[in-house]
Amino acid sequence: MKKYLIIILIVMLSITGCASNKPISTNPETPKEVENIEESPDNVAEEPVKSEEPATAEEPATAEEPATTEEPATTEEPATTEEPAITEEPPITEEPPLEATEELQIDENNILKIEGLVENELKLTLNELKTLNDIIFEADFYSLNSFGTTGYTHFKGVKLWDLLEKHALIKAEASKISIVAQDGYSMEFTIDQIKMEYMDETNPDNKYPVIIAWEENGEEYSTDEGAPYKLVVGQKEPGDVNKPQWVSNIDVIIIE
Ligand SMILES: Nc1nc2c(c(=O)[nH]1)N[C@H]1C(S)=C(S)[C@@H](COP(=O)(O)O)O[C@H]1N2
Ligand SMILES: [Mo]
Repeated sequence: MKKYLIIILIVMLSITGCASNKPISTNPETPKEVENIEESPDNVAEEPVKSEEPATAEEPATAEEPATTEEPATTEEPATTEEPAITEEPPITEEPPLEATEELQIDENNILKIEGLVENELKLTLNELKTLNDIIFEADFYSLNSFGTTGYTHFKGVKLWDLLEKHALIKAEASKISIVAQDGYSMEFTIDQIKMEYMDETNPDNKYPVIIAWEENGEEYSTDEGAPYKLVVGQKEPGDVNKPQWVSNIDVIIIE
């Protein structure tokens, strides 16, 4: 009987021993929790990728770039590293509108504006300007820069005074003409300074009107580089530093 009792006791102990092991068997649950943590970022990682799919439907090439850059980063802080990737998406979807505005800007670049004290405020395209045959002028203009650099440049364009007088119908009370470039650079002239004829210290007998040029050394300006118009002014007298007056990428001519 004692043997049976001992056997029963051993059996009982082994059973309770197993029962006491059960709490230990909860250890697998903690790894499970770790797995859940690992899984949830994976799920998070998948979501942005899915959200990118509609945007990348138009441009498959961009879909590969964010995916490859995100994957190595997801080891420790997947959530934070992916958030910037999500913010990168809007630029992709914004690309078409940006292209649209660029096209609008190129059209704007073709327009020469004359505003202020004139009867006819003008918005001329380059093609319209080219039709004004009676006021077109072309010649080699001599330039002297502030550091003594000199040179000749062949320009073709329209005489500015004739454009103001015949086409914009400048008002009698006007006294100041500002040539304003797209980069903010500007030059101011009196009426007389635009009306008068200029010279060239190397060809003192030559006379040059102030012109708005669209062509330089036989090539038209590209609208990719801004408005295709440059103010060109000769020398008032020998030694006159005239190059800084050559305002490029003219945005508007303001008459005051
Ligand atoms: N729009 C614009 N035009 C400009 C300038 C400028 O900064 N912006 N600089 C002027 C000056 S100071 C000089 S000397 C000449 C230089 O012309 P270049 O760049 O063809 O040498 O452009 C003139 N026209
Ligand atoms: Mo200059």
